[in-house]
Amino acid sequence: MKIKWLIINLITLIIACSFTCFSLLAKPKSSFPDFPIDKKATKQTVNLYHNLKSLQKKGIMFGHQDDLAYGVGWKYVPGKSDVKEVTGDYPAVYGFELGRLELDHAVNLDGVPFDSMRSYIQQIYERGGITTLSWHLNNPLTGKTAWDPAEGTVKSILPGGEKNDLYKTWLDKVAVFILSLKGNKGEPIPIIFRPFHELNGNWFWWGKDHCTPEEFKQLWHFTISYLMDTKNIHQLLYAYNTDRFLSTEDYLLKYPGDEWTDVIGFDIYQRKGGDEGNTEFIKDVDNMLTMLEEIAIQKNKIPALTEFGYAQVPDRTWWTNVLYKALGNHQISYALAWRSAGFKPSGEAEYYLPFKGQVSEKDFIKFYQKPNMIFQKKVTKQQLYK
Ligand code: BMA
Repeated sequence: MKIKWLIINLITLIIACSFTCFSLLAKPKSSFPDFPIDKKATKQTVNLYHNLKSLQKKGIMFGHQDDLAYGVGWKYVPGKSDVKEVTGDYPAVYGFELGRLELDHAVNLDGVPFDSMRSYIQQIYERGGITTLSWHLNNPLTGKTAWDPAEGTVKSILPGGEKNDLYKTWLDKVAVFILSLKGNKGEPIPIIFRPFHELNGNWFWWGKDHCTPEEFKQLWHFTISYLMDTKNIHQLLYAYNTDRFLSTEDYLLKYPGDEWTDVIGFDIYQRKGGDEGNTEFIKDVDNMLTMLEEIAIQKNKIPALTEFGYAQVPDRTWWTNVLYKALGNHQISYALAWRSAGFKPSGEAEYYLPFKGQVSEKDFIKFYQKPNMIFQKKVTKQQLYK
């Protein structure tokens, strides 16, 4: 009797374990609809969303922050781009930055005039490229920069907080700018908006230890619904993006929910040089992309490497030997290199892409020629907005 009972229990246990293992291995696909989170998204935005999803299977779009505004040794030369100087082609994705728009400044925190930015975004759209906007907004509680992590800032701008009204006026200004982004026929230009980036780092006031997961989610929900519902903006895809992360749980700690983001990404920089640094970077990017893709499949989101870079790219073959290997066979939408600010008054240079004569120039051309790397010429043919 006892043995029979034991056998029954054992069989039940085996069945239960197999079921659990199977469901874990099966990684159920999300039931989240194939549609932007904004149910009123404009036709072009919906088309972009679908095209991003299908293009992801064919290759990775290459992006660059502030590409048309300046590069190493030049500023505001119409049509110029370091990427174009080196490869003969523009990037497919362009990042621009909204910081200081909230203060009514005419130029952003890196000196780019908002009027020029608008015209770059129009040019990019007309030739079939994509714009993504970040926002290093000032600290609304202290009036200092985004890098002032004063305690209680996030809480202060949530509904009921002392700075909520001020924050709404900042969002109003962002809304005016976004609504002014129109194509030749007056149609709203779709944009990937990625506010509150690197949220798991400690350097911004919305970062890791400066708000609870609940507060961060509330901030996200409030911001997105204010833009979408109060300001009637329907040309945005939203991107949630962390810095480096350790696990799926770590990545999702402050994730605002499937109904609140279209794109998911992370930012990563190579800080250590030499073979050891290269190997580490390849391994880290590969691991994180594997986790990101898994989350993207489970949640039906668009995965992207929202920022990357190796300061001054001192390694001649970094593009094909390190970055290309790190990207491997991953199916992500785009990878965006950070800005090539050039030489600062201090004499220090900040750049993440080669320019004419830079040591990694030739290797970047090889990287550009890889069949699965997508720059402007290829992306134009995709007609992402149709
Ligand atoms: C940082 C640096 C800064 C810049 C900021 C916002 O990573 O590039 O020089 O002001 O981004 O673009």
